[in-house]
Amino acid sequence: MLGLALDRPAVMGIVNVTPDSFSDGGHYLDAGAAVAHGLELAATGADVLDVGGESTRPGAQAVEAAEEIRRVVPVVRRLAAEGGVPVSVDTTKAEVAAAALEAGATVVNDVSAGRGDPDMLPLVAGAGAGYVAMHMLGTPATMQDDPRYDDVVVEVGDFLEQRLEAAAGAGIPVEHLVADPGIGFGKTTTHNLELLHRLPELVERLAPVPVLVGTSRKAFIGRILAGPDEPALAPEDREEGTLATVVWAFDRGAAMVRVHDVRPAAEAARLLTALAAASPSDPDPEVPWRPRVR
Ligand code: PMM
Repeated sequence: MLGLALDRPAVMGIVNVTPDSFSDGGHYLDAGAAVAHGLELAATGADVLDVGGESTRPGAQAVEAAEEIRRVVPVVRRLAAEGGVPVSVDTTKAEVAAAALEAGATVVNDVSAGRGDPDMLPLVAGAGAGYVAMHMLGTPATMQDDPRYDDVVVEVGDFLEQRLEAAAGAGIPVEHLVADPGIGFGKTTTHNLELLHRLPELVERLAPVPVLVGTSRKAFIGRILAGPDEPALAPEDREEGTLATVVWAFDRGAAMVRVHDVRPAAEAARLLTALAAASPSDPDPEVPWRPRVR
């Protein structure tokens, strides 16, 4: 992906400029606070900063493009200038993506995988930007209403293959693409666990396109940690659980994770890199990290 070699596990730090995101909504609605937060994430090891102005939490309502632009563009502009790492914009709207790319973002993170706006894929292709295509069943307003799959891993893989083909067909070079199974987007706890458990299948199927995994503070972690009879742990109490999923995902071939708390994930990535390099059976010690597919 643009500006990122992805030859070692990478960490995308989340900068939400929204009043209503599920775990940090309202914390960084002010541009100055969002920029300070993004700079801190870069300083603690983020390889890319993902700026979003529209909440995608279950049941969230859509935001007008003009409002989304008002939220994200000043933050993107400053982080692109001062952060020292690539900036992505988390949006489904081509108009917002265009404004963010103009302000210095180099990657578009699109949770609709190009289905939200017919102008998105051509825009990204024309701008020469990186593109993250994510799987979601339905829309944020409806996605958690009884999601069903025959085989979630196969169906998410089918969808991502189709959307990556559409992106390539629109002219986005394959080396600019990243695929994301969309943990929590139209999935039950069981679906999320199965996607993580069988991640190597997806990684193998989608190669050479790298896979990004976003588990950070998601509800399934709070539900598992609370147990069956208790209400889910609050988002701020899901960090240790998140770290377990980060290590799991990296070890099973994820090239990148998307997290709120960057430092633990970045440190885990460094330890995993050192552990992989120490393997006496590593066929190529020159390559510090290679996602392993079992
Ligand atoms: N999750 C959220 C938002 N954007 N983008 C990608 N590519 N993958 C994700 O898993 C993802 C995303 C929801 O989390 P947030 O509201 O805390 O950002």
